[in-house]
Amino acid sequence: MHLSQTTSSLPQGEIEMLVVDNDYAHATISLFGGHILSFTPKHDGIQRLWLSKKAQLDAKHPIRGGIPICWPWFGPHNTQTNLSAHGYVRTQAWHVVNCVDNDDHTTICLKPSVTKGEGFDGKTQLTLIISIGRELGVKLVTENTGEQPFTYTGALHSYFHIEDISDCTVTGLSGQYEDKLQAYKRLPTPMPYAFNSETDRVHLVTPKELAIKSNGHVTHIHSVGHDSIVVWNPWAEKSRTMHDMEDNGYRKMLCVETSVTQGQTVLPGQQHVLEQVIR
Ligand code: TA6
Repeated sequence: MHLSQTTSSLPQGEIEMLVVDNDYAHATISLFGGHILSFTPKHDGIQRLWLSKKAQLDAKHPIRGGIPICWPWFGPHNTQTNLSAHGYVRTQAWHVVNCVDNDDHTTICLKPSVTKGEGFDGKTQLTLIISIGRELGVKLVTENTGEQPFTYTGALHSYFHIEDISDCTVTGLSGQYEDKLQAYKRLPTPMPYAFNSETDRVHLVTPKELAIKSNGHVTHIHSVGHDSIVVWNPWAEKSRTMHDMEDNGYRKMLCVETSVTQGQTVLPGQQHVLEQVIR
């Protein structure tokens, strides 16, 4: 099947963007952070990702929305409190390794300019493989090219677009979660899983399939290589303190993150793949 594909590189603010438009979907990707900003499959025309209207696209600050790549640590660094949350590749320049037009999707392979940084001394190759078709595939491949094992944490910190948080539920989670808002207290997963206040949870389970239901639409999330799922919504009060979030932005977004929060060891010559497929 032939794809009518245009993949172009456009500057927006200080950021170089890739725009992919094929028979199946439209997507934009920021080379700053290797960060997918939008994905709309053409069969239903529904945007799956949320991007803050106040996101800073200045190639300096992390971008609020889309799919930030958290690596080589998730959240605060475990020993060095001076280091930025969620690692350093979300604020790196990434480059395109290749871009291939396949039968039913476009594949784009990106790499960050630097994988070594303060707070992490693993010798690695990091590759992001993005597949844009009826569904969006995101694979983060961490390869150990050194002679020592290393352990990393990270996440595909996806911000999903929803119609209204008050009419939104998540299915597929069960068991216990750690509540980051209550000093990591372990609590049972709510059933049904709905939202009425700030939520910041690390679910210590590894479901392959999750769904977000909002106003009659369902977004499906397939995860591979994770040790947990993080669910986050800052709600009203916290949003007001965030300079890159509109006051009511929290109503339109929900983060469901395919994550490695407990630590993944990668042996020399081996690789670990963290993957999320969105449809
Ligand atoms: O994944 C949830 C979380 O770690 C929250 O604790 C919250 O602060 C969020 O990520 C956003 O982090 P950021 O550094 O992008 O502001």
